[in-house]
Amino acid sequence: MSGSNARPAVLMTGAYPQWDMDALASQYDLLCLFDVANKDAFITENTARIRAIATRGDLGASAELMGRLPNLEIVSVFGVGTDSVDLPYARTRGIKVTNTPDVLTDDVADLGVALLLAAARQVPQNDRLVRAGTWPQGGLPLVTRVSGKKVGIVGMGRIGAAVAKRLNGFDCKISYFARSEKDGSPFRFEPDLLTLARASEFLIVTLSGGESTKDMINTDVLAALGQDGILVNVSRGTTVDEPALIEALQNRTIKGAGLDVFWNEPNINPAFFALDNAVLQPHHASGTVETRKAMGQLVRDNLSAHFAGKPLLTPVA
Ligand code: 8YV
Repeated sequence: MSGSNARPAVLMTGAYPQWDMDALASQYDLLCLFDVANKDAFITENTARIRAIATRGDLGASAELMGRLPNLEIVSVFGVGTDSVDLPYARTRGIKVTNTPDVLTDDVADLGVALLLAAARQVPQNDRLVRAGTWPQGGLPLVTRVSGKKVGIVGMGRIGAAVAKRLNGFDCKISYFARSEKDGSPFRFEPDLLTLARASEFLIVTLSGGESTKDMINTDVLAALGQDGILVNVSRGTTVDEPALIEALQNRTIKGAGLDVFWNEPNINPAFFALDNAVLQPHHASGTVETRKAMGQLVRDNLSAHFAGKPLLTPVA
């Protein structure tokens, strides 16, 4: 179908929840790249008619993919992170990019706190102990308190601020590292990450991904956090030097970790499976029904605004 009344063709790089797929399919010609075996041929066949990409935070859109689509107008990301979208390339082509900020902040912050509590209080380990029937033998391991502790938040954007607000309710003493001090933040700014790590009992990483934050949590930061310290990461796997983290967990030079993100997801380093001092999640911080519905709606609202010639709701600069 062609002409001005044609439904725009939208290339989907990865699946969304079924309700979003149905809603999108009612408005657009959905081209599900993730469903086809020969992706290369599929793109070649459809190249001219694709006007939008609907992607996810973890999948993004490469310059190579966008480069094959001469009529691409917009990339809509189901997620807040745009580190997997080649933004400089999109800019040179005038391709618009949108994401889903705000609607997922609370859930990601909730999981950050959940991972901290789970790692410190050893919730999964004790769950296993109860199920294994070894409770009657006693000798329960004593765990680490969270309330009132010194917490360092690495990255004080929307999600970092939401984590801080929650842990403030636990009477934690909160400091943060960021590019610059946040106006009006009630929390203590620490411009040096190593100093923050040294002064913190728990470090919670909420940075954006991308080159500028790559491996920011490195051997030195982990050493500064120390053997009683716990690291939580709900940002991107890339922000942590993962071999250094695995080594620190194996050698117990930090106490534990709560991790939602990894290098090479979903095929993560199997060394994690053997670490009983790490609580692992499948990059699912925004994975609640409520938030995923709001994210899907925002993706659709951005696409609708674009195709109606209206201002985008959440454009990425
Ligand atoms: C989602 C995310 O994992 O918002 C992000 O940047 O990484 C997540 O909320 C993802 O985009 C959904 O698959």
